[in-house]
Amino acid sequence: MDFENINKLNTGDEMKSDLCSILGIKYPIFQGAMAWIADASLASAVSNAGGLGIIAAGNAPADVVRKQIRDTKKLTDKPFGVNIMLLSPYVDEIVDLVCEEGVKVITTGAGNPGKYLEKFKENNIKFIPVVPSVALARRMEKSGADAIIAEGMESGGHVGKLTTMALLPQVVDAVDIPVIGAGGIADSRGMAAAFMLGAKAVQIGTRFLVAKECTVHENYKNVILKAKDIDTTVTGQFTGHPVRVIRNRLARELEKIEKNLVDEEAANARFEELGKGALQRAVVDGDVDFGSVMSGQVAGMVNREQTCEEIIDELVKGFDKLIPEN
Ligand code: TUI
Repeated sequence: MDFENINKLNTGDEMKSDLCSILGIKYPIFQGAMAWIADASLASAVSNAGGLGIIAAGNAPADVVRKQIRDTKKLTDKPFGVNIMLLSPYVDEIVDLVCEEGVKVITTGAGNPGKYLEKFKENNIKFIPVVPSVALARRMEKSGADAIIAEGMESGGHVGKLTTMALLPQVVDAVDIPVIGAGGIADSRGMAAAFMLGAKAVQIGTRFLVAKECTVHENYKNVILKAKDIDTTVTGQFTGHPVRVIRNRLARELEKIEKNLVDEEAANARFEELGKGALQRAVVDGDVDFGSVMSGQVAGMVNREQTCEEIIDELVKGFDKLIPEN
């Protein structure tokens, strides 16, 4: 497979740079940054297999993330990234940390990273924000982003309002930097579709969640492996931070609160109470009833635990079959 050619095919514009060579990766496949889940083990395995592994800083303080970065450096000599979750109370220290540690690629999510951009540029970091809208994509390009991840609401975790099918081509049309498609992609068909919509790469989360190298609790993996197409739901629209999760007992409880919403303040307080530590409960303790089991809508087609190398190999070979002359 020659991804350089498909990049040219897609754009018809050789000025648009090849993302793989910019980032020094073999395949245009990013591993989604899943908070509490995407650690040194997963990120290094994806990078070693030719994709871009990404450590999720999530809500963790700098010392925890520093260890993950250092462990990843020991496990791979390939490029990897760190995702900064902008709702984290530790954002400022994580930004300092990634600069200190010489991390080459940063992605951000769950907010507008505008005020950190200059620092990333000063430190020669490739900066790739996740955006849920054309307006933010345009703003990020103007501020100097190197590429954009357009993430549709099929994805797991914190979601925007648009689907990948609608968002991705609109972002591609709006900016001149490479766009990575995310949300709802789990196999080579989804990957090929994203490329047809103008993406230069894809980001895949849920499928890597069940990878052998992923250290998430096995109960969590089993929920994803058994999930059907309609098993996810989005909770917390009214809080301004909607989150896609597997509909378990916690999610049903949250849905009930949302459905009977009268007192918004009280509902918010209850959401906070039930949601506190819920992701950790699912990921670390394996409480898949009252923990938050974040997952993309593709869980229904993620049915096998494979190594990251096997996953990437299958994606690449399948893509080659679908688009032979790329
Ligand atoms: O960030 C994600 N997905 C996440 S973060 C996360 S951790 C978490 N845990 C509990 C509650 C909330 C988060 C789990 N999953 N995806 C990237 C993403 N970014 N999706 C949507 C956005 C986004 C939304 C608004 C990006 C920018 C934005 O900007 C708003 C503004 O201020 O302009």
